[in-house]
Amino acid sequence: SNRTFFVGGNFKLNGSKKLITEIVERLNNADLPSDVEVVIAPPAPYLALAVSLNKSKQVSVAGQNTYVKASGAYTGENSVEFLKDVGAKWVILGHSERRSYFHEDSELIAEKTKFAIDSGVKVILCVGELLEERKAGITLSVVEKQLDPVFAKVPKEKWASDIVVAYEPVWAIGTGLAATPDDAEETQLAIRKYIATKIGEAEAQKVRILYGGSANGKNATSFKDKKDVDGFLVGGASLKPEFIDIIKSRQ
Ligand code: G2H
Repeated sequence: SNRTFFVGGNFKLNGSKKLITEIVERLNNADLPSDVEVVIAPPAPYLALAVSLNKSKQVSVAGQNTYVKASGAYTGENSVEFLKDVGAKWVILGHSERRSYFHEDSELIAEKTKFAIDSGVKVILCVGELLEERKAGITLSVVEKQLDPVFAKVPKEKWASDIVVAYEPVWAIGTGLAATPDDAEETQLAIRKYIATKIGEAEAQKVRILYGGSANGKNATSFKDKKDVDGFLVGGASLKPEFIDIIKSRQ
């Protein structure tokens, strides 16, 4: 496809000055393919450190969450303006851990997505079904319902440039049991078709759709020929040297 291969690293609630420095220096020293886009998402207190250490032009930095206000009396929240101020370009929104542990619903996630994009920060938008939903055969309708409020708020012409969709089946997250490449492709093709019904086929063809859930240095290459898997959102393995193998998995 013409879509640039995209690898995101979601560090979640893991980090230290030492670990962030190690990870960014490993990226600096790796011979990264020029045709890959890498986005690392350290915890908020380490965003500025990651930006300042980064030397690779194909690497940028993301927050793991932002709020629907730029500033004010919202104790504990993160602002897209802070991301911009420290040089981060992206934010992860709608991760299943935010949806389940912090009770974020698709409406709020859509509001956050709109606010970030309107402020000039791009969004890695996570969607995905629970195990019982997959077993019940309702995967696609679950994902469609997660995306619908975003279609209602973000104009068609912004999707390809400002949103990367991460399909993360919840049963595959942190379990070591990644979806098979065939299962990921089947769902991601269906997601792209649904996106096309909302923003048109030509725009939908430009939207990157990532796979997330126990992606690692060993299984990444097995997704290589799946044409609707445009990259990965990586959790655990993004903290380790194998993150480089994932970034190089399309070579
Ligand atoms: C899914 C993924 C990154 P992991 O949450 O967002 O994490 O690769 O550890 O399953």
